[in-house]
Amino acid sequence: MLSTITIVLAATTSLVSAIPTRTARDVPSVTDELTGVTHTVVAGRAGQLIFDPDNVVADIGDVIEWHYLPANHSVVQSTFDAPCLPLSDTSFFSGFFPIKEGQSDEVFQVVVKDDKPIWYYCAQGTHCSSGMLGAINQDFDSDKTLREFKELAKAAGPGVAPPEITGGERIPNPNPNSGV
Ligand SMILES: *[C@@H]1O[C@H](CO)[C@@H](O)[C@H](O)[C@H]1NC(C)=O
Ligand SMILES: [Cu+2]
Repeated sequence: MLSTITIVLAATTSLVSAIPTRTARDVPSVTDELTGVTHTVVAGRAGQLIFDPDNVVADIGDVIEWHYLPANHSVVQSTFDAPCLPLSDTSFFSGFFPIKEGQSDEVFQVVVKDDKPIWYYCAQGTHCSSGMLGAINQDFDSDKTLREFKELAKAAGPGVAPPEITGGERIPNPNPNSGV
């Protein structure tokens, strides 16, 4: 009887270890409460210097996930008033994504931590002053609109890239076959 139980236990143990565990990429490594909602933004749709969509409304705990098309784009968080300059040392920067065709193998994820507007741009060359900017949770009752943000950027110099990737997670594309 005892030996039968031992065998059953051993079989159960090996079965359990064969079940795949959740992979590390399932959630960004933040302690915030996540909603499970992901907003996909594509950088460089149709070879244009745009983010699509460039105006996202998200809840706290949602993930913004940027996908990159050719050629070599990035995202950097800025202030509204200085569109092509990094907000701070710790605000997000995705690094550059130099790719020739298709979409990048990696994406950049940022978790929305509060309900304040988030302004961002691409730091490549003059992409920022050319209109490659976006907003998350702009205040639609305010004068600080995405349109005005893009107007301000026209007068800005080349986009400034922070020294290192920060403020988000650069990870393998979770849905590589889904297209963008
Ligand atoms: C991508 O752009 C960055 C910033 O301009 C540059 O340093 C890097 O060399 C570029 N990569 C390629 C492969 O063009
Ligand atoms: Cu760009």
